[in-house]
Amino acid sequence: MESWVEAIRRGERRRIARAISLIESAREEDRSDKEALLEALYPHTGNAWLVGITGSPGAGKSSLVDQLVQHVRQAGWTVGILAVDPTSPFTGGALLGDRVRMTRHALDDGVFIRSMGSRGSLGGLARAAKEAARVLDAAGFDLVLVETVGVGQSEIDVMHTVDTVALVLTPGSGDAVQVFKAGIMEIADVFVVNKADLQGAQKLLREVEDLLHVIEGQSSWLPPVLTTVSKNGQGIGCLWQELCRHRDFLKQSGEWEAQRQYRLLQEVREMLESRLRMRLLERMAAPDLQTDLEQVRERKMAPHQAVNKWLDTVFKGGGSV
Ligand SMILES: Nc1nc2c(ncn2[C@@H]2O[C@H](COP(=O)(O)OP(=O)(O)OP(=O)(O)O)[C@@H](O)[C@H]2O)c(=O)[nH]1
Ligand SMILES: [Mg+2]
Repeated sequence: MESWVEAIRRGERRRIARAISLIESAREEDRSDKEALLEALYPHTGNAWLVGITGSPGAGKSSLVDQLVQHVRQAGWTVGILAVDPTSPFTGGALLGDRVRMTRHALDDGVFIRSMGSRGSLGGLARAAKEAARVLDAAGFDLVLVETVGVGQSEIDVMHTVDTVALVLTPGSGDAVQVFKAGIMEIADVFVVNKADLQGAQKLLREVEDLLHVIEGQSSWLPPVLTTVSKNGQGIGCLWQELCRHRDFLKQSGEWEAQRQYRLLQEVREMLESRLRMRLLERMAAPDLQTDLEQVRERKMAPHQAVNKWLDTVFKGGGSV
C-alpha cells in the first residue's frame, strides 16, 4: 500500500488509474483495500482546486473542458479530469472517445482523463467521484475538473463536492427556465452561455442576467454570466479569469475553508447515518425483534415501546451497532 501511494504521489498514471478502479468497485470484498488506500491518501489531499462543469446533455461541456485544459496547460497548471455520467453504466474509459473530446491531451503528462459511470455506485456515484477526485488531488494535479452530464439530483450531488461550479447553457434549448426548475441555480458560481456562435445567445445571456438580479444581494458573490464558443476557444480566457476570480473570492472571504470544513462534517455524518441504518436494519431481522413486531401487531406493545427496546438492545446491550 505504501509503495502504491508513493507511486500515485509521483503521478504514475497506471497506479492512479488502478486506484480509481478500486474506488469504483462495488464488490464488498474490495472494501477493506479501498478503505486502506483512501486512508493512506487522505493526508496528502486538500491541495487541488476542484472545479465542476455541469449542464444539459450536448451543451458543449466536454468541448469546453478540452479548451480550458489547453488554456491552463499553457499557464503551467496540471489538470486531472473526471467525466461523470450517472446515466451510463460504463466506467474506466469506455466513454472517452464518445463523451470527452480530448484526445489531443492524451500524450500530455500534465493531464489525466478518466470517465466514471454508475456501475461502481456503492455509496453513490457522488461519493465515488469525490474519492476519485481525492486520488487526483493526492497525485498532485493542481486543478481537478469534474464534468457531469445533465442537471438532475446526482449531478447536483456531484457538484456539492467541488469548490467552484460552472453551469453551461446553450441558446434555443429553454435552458434558462430549466435551470430554475432543477434548483441548480443556487449552486452555480459562473454561468456560461456556450455556442455563442448560434442565434439566441445574446437573448439567453440577458435572460440569465435578469434571473440573477433576483438573487442579487443574497450572497457577496454575484455569479458572472459570460459567453463562449467552445468549438473555437472564443471566451475561454475570460472563463478561466472568472473561475480564478471565484477562487480568490473564496479564499479572501474565508469561504474556501468554511465550505470545505462543512462538507467534511457532512460527509462523516452521511456515512455514519447510512452505516447505522444498515446495521439497524440487519438487527431488525433478528428473531427476538420479530417477536416484538408480532406484539406490536397484536396491540400488546406500542410501536415506540418496541423501538425503545430495540435501541436499548443495540446500544446498551453490549451490541456494537
Ligand atoms: N455551434 C457550436 N457547436 C458546439 C459548440 N461547442 C460544442 N458544440 C457541439 O455540440 C456538440 C456537443 O458537444 P460536447 O462537447 O460533446 O457536449 P457535452 O455537453 O460534453 O455533451 P454530453 O457529454 O454528451 O452531455 C458537439 O457536436 C459539438 O461539436 C459551440 O461553441 N458552437
Ligand atoms: Mg461531455
